Amino acid sequence: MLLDKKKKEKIFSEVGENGYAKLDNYFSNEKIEKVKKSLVAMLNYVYKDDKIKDLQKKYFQILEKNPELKGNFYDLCKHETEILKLLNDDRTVDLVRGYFNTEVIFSSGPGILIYDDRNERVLAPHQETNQLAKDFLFIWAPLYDARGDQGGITIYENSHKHGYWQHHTNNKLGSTNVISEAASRFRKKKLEVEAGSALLIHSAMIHESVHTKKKGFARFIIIDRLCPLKQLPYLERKGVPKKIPYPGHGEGGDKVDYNTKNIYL
Ligand SMILES: O=C(O)CCC(=O)C(=O)O
Ligand SMILES: [Fe+2]
Repeated sequence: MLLDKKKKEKIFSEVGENGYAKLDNYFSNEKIEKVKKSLVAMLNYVYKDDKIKDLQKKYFQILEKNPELKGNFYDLCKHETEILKLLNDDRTVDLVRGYFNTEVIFSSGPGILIYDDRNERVLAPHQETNQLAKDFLFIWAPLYDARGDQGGITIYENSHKHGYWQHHTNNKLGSTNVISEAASRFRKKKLEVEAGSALLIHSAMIHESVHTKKKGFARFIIIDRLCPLKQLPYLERKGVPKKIPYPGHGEGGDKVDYNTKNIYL
């Protein structure tokens, strides 16, 4: 069942005001368990050992036995239907429709994030870019409690009210991060979310990863960027890339400015 009008209005005003809304007890334990089961089955395909059925144990086994295929596993997660069912939940699509007042919503970047205690993939502060539309909401939903030493996600308070900043790739992962003048203007806040709850965050919100401090633990997050049929260069002009290039670098160089109409190359 879709959320009622009052609940939706509260979520819309939170997203507008704070840049995010927390959806408490959003996915049942049963649904979360189904996702974990699929992940275990996929990892068991990478390295067969039927004795291990726990996702945490299975994941660390793969790290030991066949880490080279971990990237391919990540890649296939965006096609796994139990994950997609949660990410494209009717209630969420309805929320994004309502927020942008648009009928059509695209699943622009579904997938999984895994942050284990080696903390090799933690992302520097960035805004959510390089998707089908300029402004959108992304859903961030942990499969295990993301709080305390199991992490969470850090946002930069109120940063969603100031448009899009130039991004660089000058960090060791080569991921995109906002220029330092941007992040330093705002106060950081760590958001903690329990398994089964989710965050809906505005794409312009500057955010970064939290380290996993707990030894022998990996934080699993499912994520999707839900884009409205609005400011979609690909359906407005021929010969432009499907996803809007990163602001300030990359394919479009400095010409790509998300804050003007000049996002078309
Ligand atoms: O969960 C996180 O640490 C943030 C992930 C993120 O920002 C992203 O994948 O774009
Ligand atoms: Fe992000």
